[in-house]
Amino acid sequence: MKKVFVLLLALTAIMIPAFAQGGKENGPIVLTLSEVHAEGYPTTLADYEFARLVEERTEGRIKIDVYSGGTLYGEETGSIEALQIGDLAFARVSASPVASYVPALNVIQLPYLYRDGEHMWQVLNSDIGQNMLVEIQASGSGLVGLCYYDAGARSFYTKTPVYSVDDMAGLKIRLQNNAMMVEMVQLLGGNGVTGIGPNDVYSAIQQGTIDGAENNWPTYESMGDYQVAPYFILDGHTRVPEILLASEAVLNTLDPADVEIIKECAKETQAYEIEQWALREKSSEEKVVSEGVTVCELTPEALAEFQERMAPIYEEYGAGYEDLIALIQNMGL
Ligand code: BDP
Repeated sequence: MKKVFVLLLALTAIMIPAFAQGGKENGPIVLTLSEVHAEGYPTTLADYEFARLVEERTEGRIKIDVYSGGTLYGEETGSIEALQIGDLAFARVSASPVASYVPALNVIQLPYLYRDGEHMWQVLNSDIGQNMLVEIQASGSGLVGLCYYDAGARSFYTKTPVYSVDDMAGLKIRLQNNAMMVEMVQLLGGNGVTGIGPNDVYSAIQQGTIDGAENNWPTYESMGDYQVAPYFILDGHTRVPEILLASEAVLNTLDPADVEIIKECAKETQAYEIEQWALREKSSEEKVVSEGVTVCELTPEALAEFQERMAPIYEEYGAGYEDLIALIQNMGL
């Protein structure tokens, strides 16, 4: 009997400090973040950095579990809808599918809008970009835009060489779930295909469901798509920023002071991701080129034709935003 008592006493002594350390008797609040990219990809690294900062600054009250590789949601549309109903706390997604829920976002990803990455960051860091982030929540989408990440420029990649708009004729090109992007490909004479998650593009090309897709160097490399669509067409049609999204419903369940910490931590990871991005963009390009990818460079005339074909998109998706688009185009000139 005495022995049992001593044992109980010892156990209590071990357990009390364990509770005290966690702060709360119930342990930390565990929130989930969904990411389509693999471990080591720049956005995935930024997700972990975000999780690390939040845990540190909330003194362990909030813990974020990152699920990479699309294991939770293979298509970003699925994760966006889960955020809206509060089934998921965070998702790192591309701005492209978010535009289906917040149409204003199409303005910052119009084809051939930016001169280069620096131009895009000027816009995103200005009131224009920051107001767009605010608009995500203000539009009543149920989503909260926390920060932007870099995703470079997107170009087409195909099974056959493309040096002109004519070469795009009839090609079935996989796109993100965004109607504007589908129209972009139709205007070039191809057929836009949606509903295929980025991790499934490789097999869709291999099986012949599609003839190609479009993305940046790191995704092209990381998903292995270069092995089945070895022509990379340097047209750089869009610069679509990544967005770290939160669920408004989930944030509403947290202490407002912790929500502020979450927002602050997200903003801080932007610079980190941009650094990681620059490194990976270069190494991915080098890797695929060394493995035999053909880079199809367009002549200025050929590129001009790709750009000219986009006029109807500017009319349709730019309607009501003419001044904003002009401001974006002139920024930094
Ligand atoms: C990549 C983005 C990722 C998108 C993917 C796609 O980082 O968020 O899901 O493109 O094309 O560049 O679906």
